[in-house]
Amino acid sequence: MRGPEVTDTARRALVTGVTGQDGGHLAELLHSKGYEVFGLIRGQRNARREALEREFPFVRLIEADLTDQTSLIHAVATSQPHEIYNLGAISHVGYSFRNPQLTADITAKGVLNLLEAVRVSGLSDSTRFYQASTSEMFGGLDYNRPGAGYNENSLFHPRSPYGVAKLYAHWIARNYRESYGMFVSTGILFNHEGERRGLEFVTRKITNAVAAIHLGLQDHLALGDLWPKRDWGYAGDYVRGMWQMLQHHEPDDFVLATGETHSIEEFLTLAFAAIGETDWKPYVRQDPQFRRPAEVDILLGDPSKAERVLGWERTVDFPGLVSLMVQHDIQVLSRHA
Ligand code: NAP
Ligand code: G4F
Repeated sequence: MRGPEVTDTARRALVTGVTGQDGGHLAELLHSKGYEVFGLIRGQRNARREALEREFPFVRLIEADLTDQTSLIHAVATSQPHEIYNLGAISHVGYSFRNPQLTADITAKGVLNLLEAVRVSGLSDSTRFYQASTSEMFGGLDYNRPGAGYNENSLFHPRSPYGVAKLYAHWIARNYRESYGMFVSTGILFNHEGERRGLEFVTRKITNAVAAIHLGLQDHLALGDLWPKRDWGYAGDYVRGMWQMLQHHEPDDFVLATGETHSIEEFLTLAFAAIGETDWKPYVRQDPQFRRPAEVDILLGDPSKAERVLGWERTVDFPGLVSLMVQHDIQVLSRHA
């Protein structure tokens, strides 16, 4: 299991989940800052490997899996990272209901495996660790929602196997900070989207379908419940926040959010308006297969701590986000139409 050799000249970062949405944005950001970027890639023939190598040729790939402790020890030993960003997870809430044990193994226990890999490698004093926590841990229940939005001190009440697994991950990360003095920061991130978002998530599913309808490639779109509300931001802004957390002088927990919440219906209105359609209803069918056994009704975050302490700010608002995603998908689908 030989991996790439490290050099001594640059800061080194190891990114798990580098093939995902945030992994792509983060790899780009770290590279622009002069980091040597190592990325974890799993599977014997990962379908995303080729695209990753084409788009981010500077990422040095290491084969490993969050469920395989030996491979993680190898990844840490090979990259000798100053910073680890643990983004790898089963991240789709609906999928986690259908695969709860796999979700626990990867999204929950995978974090423990990685923290232990750092500890047994003797790097716990020198490596800074970012854990990708989530607003799904709050659960969106009314009694648990302060008017100004969830912050770092709000109560947790996860509503899915994914949310429960992430809560374990969040607490084990904090526990390693408290028990071993490791520099472990958690980012409690609200939904963030963009042109790299997976097609299985509602925003990209909508913008991709809207682009296809605009180009005459598709005539309708099937969705689950349309009333849930989310605090949707742009992924590029959020990975900058992750990096800022690891540059801070001490480890801590930070919410990243926009402080606004919008329903899926509002997202549909803006997405269809971007192609000149004033009414989305004729194009949307509701399909119970996309409903979840328990729903998170509304998420609204309060990012004031990150803004005050880290100087974090967002650059893309809700209409700007919808517009950039629709325009991107029209461009991509036009090439193949
Ligand atoms: P994503 O696009 O779904 O990417 C998930 C990544 O995890 C993929 O690269 C995937 O690799 C990797 N992965 C899955 N199973 C793995 C395993 N067994 N070992 C190693 N890697 C594995 O997710 P994202 O939107 O970029 O989110 C990044 C992280 O932030 C996730 O932990 C997510 O739960 C969390 N988060 C996301 C949001 C959001 O709104 N995007 C909000 C809060 C928190 P493969 O390509 O091999 O499948
Ligand atoms: O886009 P979603 O699948 O995102 P969800 O469940 O909010 O989770 C995302 O954000 C979390 C942060 O809060 C992350 F931790 C997590 O990893 C992920 O990135 O669904 C958004 C809403 C839900 O209420 C869902 O029930 O859209 C609703 N929805 C309605 N129809 C649908 C669909 N969701 C999906 N994926 N597909 C549908 O057809």
